[in-house]
Amino acid sequence: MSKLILDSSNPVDPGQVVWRSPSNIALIKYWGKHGVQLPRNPSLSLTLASSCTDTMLQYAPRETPDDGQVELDFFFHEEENESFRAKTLEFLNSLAPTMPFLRQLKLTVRTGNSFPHSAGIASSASGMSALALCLCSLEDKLFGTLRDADAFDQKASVLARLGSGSACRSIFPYAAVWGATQYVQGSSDEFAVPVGDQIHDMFHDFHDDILIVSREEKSVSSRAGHALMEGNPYAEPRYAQARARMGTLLEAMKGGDLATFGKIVEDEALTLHALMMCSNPSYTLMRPASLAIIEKVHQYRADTGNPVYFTLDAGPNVHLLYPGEIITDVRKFIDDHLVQHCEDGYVQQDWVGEGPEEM
Ligand code: 2P0
Repeated sequence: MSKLILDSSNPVDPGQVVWRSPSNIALIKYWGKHGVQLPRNPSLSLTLASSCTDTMLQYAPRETPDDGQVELDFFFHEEENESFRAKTLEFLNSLAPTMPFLRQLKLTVRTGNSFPHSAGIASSASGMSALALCLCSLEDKLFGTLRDADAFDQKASVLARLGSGSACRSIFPYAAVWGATQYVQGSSDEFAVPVGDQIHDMFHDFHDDILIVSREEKSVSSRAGHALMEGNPYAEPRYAQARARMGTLLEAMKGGDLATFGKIVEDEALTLHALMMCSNPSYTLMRPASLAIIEKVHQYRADTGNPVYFTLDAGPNVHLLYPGEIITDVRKFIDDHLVQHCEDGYVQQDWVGEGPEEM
């Protein structure tokens, strides 16, 4: 493998690469990590479509002497953003030992989300995956090392993981598994693999309407939440549960068994939040409105038999998962009974998508 160092006697022509990458919603949750962003258990997610980040990476020969840091300008929605710049710089600096060309260039990142900035939707998965894809496109443009599509995706997933664990799953269409598991051939703790072709077609036309209960920043970050798993008395049984569930959930998704799917998915969401509640120190991210929505979903299912299930991310917002064929009924249920629990009545409508696109 080449050393990924540019020939200093032959300056690169300035250029740019652009990617749009989506968020994803975990069905089996990643919660607990070790080493360099390695998961304690395998996770499985659906790739979303409308919650995306667009990222442009511009490059030109470096203007300042190499001071051991990547030379970076950063714009979020066209405005300079020092806190995002610092986070991105730390990430790029961490990659520079294996991608030394990053320090030979002047890089400018211009990025923005398709969803409202303050919607309370986590953007680390879409943001870090979009940046990772741009870095792979740049490497390939400069060195031709990632011509093979599978190699490209795998490296993009590794880089995304190093930026934010869950981001590594956003690289693939429909659904992805991150973490070594006996149930998915080729699975790894280092990168996610696609499983969209191993699940029933109904999951290719599946919706995730995100009920925004609160737009406030979380009181405990995911980074801190992962760290608290290290002292959690239920950590080991939890990891064993997730490992075993991977087999059951994949089987249910292959067969289109929505009842089993829903049971596991809802239990995963509540388990995630139960783990937070029994961390030391304990904390809660669900709000009263999150619980009110969950109870109404139970009641709606009992009344109608419609396969509508909830899941939660590491926050108070409730994701409603359901197949496309019942969209009219579900949207009416949301309008009539759930919107009242959402901050400013905001619902981010999303659905399962085909993964990132180069633009
Ligand atoms: C997941 N979450 O599987 C789990 C479930 C939230 C709930 O991964 O520290 O932002 O960047 O690796 O990926 C959120 O944590 O954490 C997360 P880092 P990340 O999607």
